[in-house]
Amino acid sequence: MTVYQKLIDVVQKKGAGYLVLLDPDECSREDCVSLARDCEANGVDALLIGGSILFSVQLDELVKAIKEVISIPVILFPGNGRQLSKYADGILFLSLISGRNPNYLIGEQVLSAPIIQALGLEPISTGYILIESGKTTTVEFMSNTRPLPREKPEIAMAHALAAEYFGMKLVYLECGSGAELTVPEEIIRSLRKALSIPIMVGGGIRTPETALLKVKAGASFIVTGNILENGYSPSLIQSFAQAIHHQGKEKFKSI
Ligand code: 1GP
Repeated sequence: MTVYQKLIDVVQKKGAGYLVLLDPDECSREDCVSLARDCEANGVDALLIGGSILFSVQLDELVKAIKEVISIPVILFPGNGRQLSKYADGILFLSLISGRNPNYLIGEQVLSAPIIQALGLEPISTGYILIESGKTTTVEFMSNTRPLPREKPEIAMAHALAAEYFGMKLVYLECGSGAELTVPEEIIRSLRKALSIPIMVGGGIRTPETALLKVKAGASFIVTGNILENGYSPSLIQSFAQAIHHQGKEKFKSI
């Protein structure tokens, strides 16, 4: 089964999926491996690995070490076309469609596509959309693009629909790691109405309650990063997973 199919299965069974982002620049290899273990044990459906810059050079070793201890999918979430590892199960093949910087629309992708093929990584074609989140985020600065206005859901919807018409498999609505504000529910609702592909939402989500609001608005996947980076309790991971999986549970109860 492909990684994408595994993600779709999660949505079908649980209503929505919980993904945790590990940024190798933000935690040591030991900490990342033990977080990965705790994630799997407490209901996380897949891991994303990547960062805006990636100063650490041992991505391969890190992904390999994580793969040795968990069986949920490990998916690369690259800040640029050089963040690749043959040990991952797949890669979000991103195009930053909210921006107008050709390098992040197609340039990095052209450079990395042949390498992704040679490494045998499954690419998951993803329309990556930045939404304004209160202040300049790293991804906004590094990509040299402007995020979409948060008060205009129709603009985000038109971008997402274009992604679906291009044949992309997923739309990722992103406020940026550590964002002050999260993706507004109005935007998620407007995309949910117009699209048939799944919507991933991340950036600034710090509580299970916020995650639940995004799922109720129509998010298929929630991503958290920062909140688990500097000390966490496994019960927090579990609370996120329970909130995000609530629809699956309700379905299960009614059978
Ligand atoms: C960033 O959406 C992810 O790409 C996660 O954001 O670190 O703010 O949870 P946070």
